Amino acid sequence: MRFFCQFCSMKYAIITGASSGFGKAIAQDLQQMGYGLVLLARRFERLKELKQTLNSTPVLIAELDVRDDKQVNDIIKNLPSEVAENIFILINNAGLAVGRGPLDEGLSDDWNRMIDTNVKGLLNVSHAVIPLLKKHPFSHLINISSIAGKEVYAGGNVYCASKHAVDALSKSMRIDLLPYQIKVCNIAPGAAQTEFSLVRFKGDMQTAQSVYDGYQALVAQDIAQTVSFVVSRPDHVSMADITIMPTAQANGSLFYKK
Ligand code: NDP
Ligand code: 8X3
Repeated sequence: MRFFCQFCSMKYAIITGASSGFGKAIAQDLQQMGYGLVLLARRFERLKELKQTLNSTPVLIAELDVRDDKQVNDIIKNLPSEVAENIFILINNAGLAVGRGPLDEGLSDDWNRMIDTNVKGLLNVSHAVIPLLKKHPFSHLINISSIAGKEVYAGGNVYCASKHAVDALSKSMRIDLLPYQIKVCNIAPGAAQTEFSLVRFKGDMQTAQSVYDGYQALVAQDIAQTVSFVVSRPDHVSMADITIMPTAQANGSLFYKK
């Protein structure tokens, strides 16, 4: 007699920063495509709520601060073997901006949060997960960078530097992972209305909302659809670098506002 195991050959995606914005929307879309999910973020309650809405494939959730290298390694090492053996996608999405203004008026605590999360956190997670991706030619490592990783804008200094680092790491990873045929994609969104500005302006709702006044910003689903497109290309096609902006945005700082 032969048994059929529904989840034995399931492909899994690991998504950091899945509690909100892009990460949450990407989780929803990847599950629609049939992927099992490993969802990571600091706000565990949010992950629990999201998991309750995701019913069609297995979903693992874990509280994780990507800045904590030991925590990252513990979580990845303790994945059930059927999951660890079947990781086909890593989405390095966790990130944030904190503050916006001239460098000499900035706070070193804000700089540390951005650099430790956006750069070192992405390194911590990539270092732990790449050995799992290497088992699967044509698997995907997707870094969520930003238009701020392509150019700089007034007051963006350290956030822009951190996302330029992500852009550089995407290019470097593409070289490192070439022999394993792992596809590395750098996605660089422009302005998208999520909790991003609320975090950047430390809970100041009015300033956060003003970022999106007078034009239609991107929404999280736009980035999720981009990810779905990237991971559904044929084996021989690698979407290396995608800049996606609102139609009302021309570059890092020029907007057409009504
Ligand atoms: P949100 O603030 O809505 O989501 C950010 C996510 O990152 C949250 O799930 C948050 O989870 C997680 N996160 C932040 N710090 C950590 C940490 N130390 N450890 C683990 N998870 C963390 O913003 P977006 O969805 O917009 O942002 C997602 C990514 O997209 C970021 O890298 C951002 O820089 C980038 N981006 C955003 C743009 C925008 O305009 N919105 C445009 C271009 C790029 P939790 O707090 O629960 O840990
Ligand atoms: C987020 C978009 O323009 O605020 O990365 O840098 S922007």
